[in-house]
Amino acid sequence: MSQLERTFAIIKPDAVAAGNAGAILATIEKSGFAIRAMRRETLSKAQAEGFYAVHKERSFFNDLIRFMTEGPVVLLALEAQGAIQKWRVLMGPTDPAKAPDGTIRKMFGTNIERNAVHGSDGPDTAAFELGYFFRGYELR
Ligand code: FUP
Repeated sequence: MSQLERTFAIIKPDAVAAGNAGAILATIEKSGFAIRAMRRETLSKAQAEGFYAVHKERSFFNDLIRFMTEGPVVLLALEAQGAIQKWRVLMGPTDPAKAPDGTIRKMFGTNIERNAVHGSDGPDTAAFELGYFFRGYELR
């Protein structure tokens, strides 16, 4: 039996700009997640660089930062039994072209960079990412 846990998600600038934030939020709730915290904002370069610091040596880093700061995102704390893995499955793989039907990246992603949503990939990452964008009192 998996534990009640929290994960961190982002509705990325491509999906917000396309007007898909509402449909993605509806999919999240229909899939059994509770939205425990939510905020819309446009990330600064420094915020995005700190968030993606693990990728800073990768060839796609500068493009990724430019994309993630091009417009508003929706930051989310999601709660469910086994939320971390459950959200990874609902998102689908990084490349929307490889994503199964019914996944958010299949429905709303464009390519490996403009892939609509982010999700923490494990418990340590979830703890770091939730704490990076939300204050303790917002997660009570
Ligand atoms: P994911 O956990 O599925 O979001 O994927 P990664 O952590 O591997 O990558 C983080 C983000 O970097 C992706 F969401 C999009 C971007 N990326 C690229 O732009 N090009 C790549 O080849 C790989 C990742």
